[in-house]
Amino acid sequence: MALGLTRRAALATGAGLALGTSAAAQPPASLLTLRGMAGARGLLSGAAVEPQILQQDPEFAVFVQNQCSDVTPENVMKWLLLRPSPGVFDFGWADWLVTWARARNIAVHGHCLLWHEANPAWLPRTMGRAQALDLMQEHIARVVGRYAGKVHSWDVVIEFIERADLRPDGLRRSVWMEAIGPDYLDLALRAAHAADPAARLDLEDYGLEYDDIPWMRDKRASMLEALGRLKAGGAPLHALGIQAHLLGDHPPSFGAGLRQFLRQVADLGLEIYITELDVKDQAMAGSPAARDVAVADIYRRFLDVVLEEPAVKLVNTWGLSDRYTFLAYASPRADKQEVRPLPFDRQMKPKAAALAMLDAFSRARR
Ligand code: 9MR
Repeated sequence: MALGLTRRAALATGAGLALGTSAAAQPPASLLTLRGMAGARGLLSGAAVEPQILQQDPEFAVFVQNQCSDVTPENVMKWLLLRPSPGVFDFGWADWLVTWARARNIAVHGHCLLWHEANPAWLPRTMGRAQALDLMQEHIARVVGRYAGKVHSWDVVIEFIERADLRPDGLRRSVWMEAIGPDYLDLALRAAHAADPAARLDLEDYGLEYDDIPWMRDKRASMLEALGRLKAGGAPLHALGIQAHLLGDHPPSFGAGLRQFLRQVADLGLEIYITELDVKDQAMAGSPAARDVAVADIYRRFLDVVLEEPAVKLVNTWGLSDRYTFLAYASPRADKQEVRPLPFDRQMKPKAAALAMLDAFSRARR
C-alpha cells in the first residue's frame, strides 16, 4: 500500500478519516491510525507510556489516544515505584493511568509483576522459599486484584531466560528463581490467574528476534522448553511476549528461523505479543533522514515476518514519538544528535516507520 502525502497528513493529525461517529471520549475510528488499522485486522496496537507525561503534555496525550488501542505502563507498575517500603503500596500513578485509559476505551497491558531489575533496595537479595513465596504471592494478589477486570493482559515474569547463568533449564538466576526454585514461574502465573481469571497472562523476554545471532537461536530453544514445560503442567499461560528492541546497526535477519520459532510457540497453544518494539539508532551512520529510511526498513522486515503468524495479537512500541524514548537516556548517540527509534518524530509527525507499521498491519492475515 503506497501512502501519499494526503494520507501522511491525515496520519499526522492522528485524526485520519472518521469512519463513523464514536462516543465523545473516543477518538474516531480510522484506518489511517495505527489503532484503526490494527483493529481492522484483529490486532491491538499501542505503546509504553508514562502517566506523568500524559498529564504534563496534553498534546502528546491526545496523540496517544488517537493512535493506541492499548497502553502499557513503562515504569509505574514496577516494584521500584509501586513498593516504596515493605508492606506499603503506592498505586497513585498506576491508578491514574488505568483510569485515563479506561475513560478512552484504551486497553491496558500490565507491565510487569516480576523482574530482576527495578526492584526497591529493601527487597532482600536472598530469601528462604517461604518468605519469597509470601512476598511474591501477596504482591501479585494485591496488584492484579486491584486492576481485575481493568487490565487486558499482564507481563507476569519478564527476562526469565538467561543461558549465561548456566542452569540446564536455561532459567535466569533471579532473586525469585533462587529463593523459590524453577516452579516460581508456574506459581506466579497461578497467583495472577487467581486474582483476575479474565486477564491474559504472558511471560516476556528479549533476545529472540534475530536468526543470525547464535545466543538468540539458543535462547529460542530454551524458551520453547520452558514454555512447553509450563503448558504441560497446566499453567495458566496465554501468551509469549517478545520485546523486539531491534538493532539499527545489525543485519535484519528475520527469516525462516524467526518464522519457525513463532509457529512453535503458537503450536503450544500460545498467543504472541510484541511488547516493546523500537529500533536503536545509537550507532547508525547517516543523516537523520537516511536513518529514518533504514529504521523503517527494519520495522517493515520484522513486522512482515511476525504478522504472517496469526497467533500474533498485539504490537506495542516502547514509546510512540521520539519526543519520549528511554533510548535518549539509555543509549544516546556519540554525535549528540537526537535518537529516532520510534514511528513518530518529536513533532508527532509520522516517520517512514509509522507508514511501515501501517502497511504491515494492512497486510496482516487474520
Ligand atoms: O524504559 C524503561 C526505563 O525508563 C527504565 O529506567 C528501565 C528500568 O526500569 O526500564 C525501561 O524499560 C525496560 C522494560 O521495563 C523491560 N524491558 C527493557 C526495557 C528497556 O530497558
